[in-house]
Amino acid sequence: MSTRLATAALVGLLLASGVHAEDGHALWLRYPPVSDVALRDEYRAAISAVACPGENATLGVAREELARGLRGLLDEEVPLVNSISRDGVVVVGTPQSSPVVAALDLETDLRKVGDEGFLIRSMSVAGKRATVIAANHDVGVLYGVFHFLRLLQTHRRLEGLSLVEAPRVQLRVLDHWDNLDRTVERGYAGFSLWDWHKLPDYLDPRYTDYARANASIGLNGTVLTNVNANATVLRAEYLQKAAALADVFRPWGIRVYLTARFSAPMEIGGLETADPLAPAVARWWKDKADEIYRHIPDFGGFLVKANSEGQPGPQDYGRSHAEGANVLADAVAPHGGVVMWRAFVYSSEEPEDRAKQAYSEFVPLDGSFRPNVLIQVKNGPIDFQPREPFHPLFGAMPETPLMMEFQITQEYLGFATHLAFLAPLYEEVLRSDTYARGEGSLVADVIDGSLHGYQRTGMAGVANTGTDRNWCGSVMACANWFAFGRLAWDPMLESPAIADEWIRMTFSNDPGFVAPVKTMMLASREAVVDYMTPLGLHHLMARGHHYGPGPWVSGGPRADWTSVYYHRADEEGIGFDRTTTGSDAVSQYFPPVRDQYESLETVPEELLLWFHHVPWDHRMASGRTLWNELLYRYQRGVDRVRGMQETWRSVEGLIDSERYEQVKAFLAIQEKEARWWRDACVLYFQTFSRLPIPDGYERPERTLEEYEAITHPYAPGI
Ligand code: BDP
Repeated sequence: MSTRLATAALVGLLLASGVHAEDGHALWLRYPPVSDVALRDEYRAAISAVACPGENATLGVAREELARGLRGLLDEEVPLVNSISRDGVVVVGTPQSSPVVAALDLETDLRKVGDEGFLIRSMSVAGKRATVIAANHDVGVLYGVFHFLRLLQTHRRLEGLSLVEAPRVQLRVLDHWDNLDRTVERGYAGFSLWDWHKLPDYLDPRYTDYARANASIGLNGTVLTNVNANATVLRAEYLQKAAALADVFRPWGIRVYLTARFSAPMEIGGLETADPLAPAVARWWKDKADEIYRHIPDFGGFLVKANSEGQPGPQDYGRSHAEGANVLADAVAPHGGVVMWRAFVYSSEEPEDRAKQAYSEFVPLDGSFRPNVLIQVKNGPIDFQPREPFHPLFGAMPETPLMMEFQITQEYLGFATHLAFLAPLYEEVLRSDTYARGEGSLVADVIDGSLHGYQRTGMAGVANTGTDRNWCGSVMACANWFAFGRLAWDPMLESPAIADEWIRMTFSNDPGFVAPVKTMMLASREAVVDYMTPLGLHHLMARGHHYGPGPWVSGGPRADWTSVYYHRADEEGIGFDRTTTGSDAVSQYFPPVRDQYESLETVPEELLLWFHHVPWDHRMASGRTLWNELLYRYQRGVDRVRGMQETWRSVEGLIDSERYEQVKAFLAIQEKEARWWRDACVLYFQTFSRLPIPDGYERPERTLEEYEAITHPYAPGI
């Protein structure tokens, strides 16, 4: 065979097998031809045409998406039709946009789907077999189209479809910690997607790709700017830029929000105070809100970090968080906007256990916020650690809507190079039982509003996106963006199901690939917990950039920014005593959770050192002493990463080599850094326990002094 023929044959083979060059940019929206030919033929028979009339932007993108998806998956053009004169038409629309949908008897089901939901049903239309994707509003149609395509992407059968879907949470938003200079706080995927300098005149096509990806998983909002806010974004010229982004996002059902710097009335408004009770300040926020809505008629509202980590806030004037939030809420209320006010606060003077401060601050304010305020609460009481108990505020503010804040970017879970699939973390929190109203009062029930009858509900994820070609700094990290979106839509989805969808849509439906990779992903977060912070340890990372271990971190401006404050290791033992005889953080939980955490007998081992200071020779369930258990877990974490490497090697050749090689290389980094974490922590804690590393464990490669001397002046994300 000539070289040219051989190359042509190879290319043909590659195309036929669906294996082609990939850089991850297409995310989970690749739409390759369905590889199972029999199934593809079945799909072709079931889908002969699309009937999706209607002339507005959202219906336009829904129609285009459906055509694009079907063209790819079915590997043929599917015609658009106006009438149902054959079998296999996909009928798409609302009763307003589609006369066919209007003529069908769908009222009962459409009543269930609300403003953003949809139904998908196999049914007979005008005597022909059809699939109907119907909704009350255009955005529901768009979500229905993405759902339908997902069924095909994951190779589901199409007969007898009868789905009724509606999001259980209203505000499903990404929080971008993006600065106006395009750096991203805790971002590990390059620079900010928002090119403020070229906006509003140049609209990077990526803005559309971004909105499309978000819409595909049901997200409907984006906070463009960092919680450590810059008042400049509220200036007129920046509002024009934000408005240009909002225009791009609107067809995809995505609203824009901005962070509001509390001192903005002084910084850009020329006032002498930002006191929320000063009439001039209230006036300023009202005028500013009116101005914003002139630029962005469907502006979502403000996200605010106040009196936290040096940010200005109402307490600077002796006012409460409620008085601060309400002045902003009043400004946006006439336009239908909301204020997402963060509960991530801890005082600079307070000697109180930091884990307790948000609860102490906010519970007394329950009921004093305006109806358009949501309090945004991090999943745990400290700060996005690999494992934390759920935040005690969940369930404790029945009169005030609380929204969830998860972190998608892996600030504390190895940045972009560590594989840590976070759906199990999110799921663990959402399914935790607060017992606020007796057994079965799940965090998910607080978040979706059902427990306390909240009128407003929300879930925010701190984004991991950036200018990297693959969006998230790593192909695998995009699974966390996907998982967040799916859980914001339905907080009771299960991690295995989410992983299954993502793997099939992102890589392959080959069972030989899906099964092992799913197992690997589902165990990955627990591996990170093991090699970083086992048994309830937390906040052991290096100072400032948070990259790598730093259990020795002490001193500096404040105790609760050190590691020693949290692990409290001494010659007797290790752990933070948060029992009733310690900091009493346990009492912020409802019984019986409080009692479970209080007792050394009943506290889950995963949270042991979060709540207790435990002697080194304490007997664990395994029969090991605490010291030996700690070593066992650190070693297990490293071994688990090695297991992940083995799994990944076993799937070589089943996907494109580009993405395969990236994941392989990143797993090697993860293995190296898992050893680094293990060795640094074990050697450091050994200076307190003075106990030997038993036989059978790997010896640390370097000395403690060497680990302590490691610096990373240019670690990303700060
Ligand atoms: C911490 C981050 C810091 C954020 C802060 C926050 O290290 O960069 O500003 O959370 O959520 O985890 O406000």
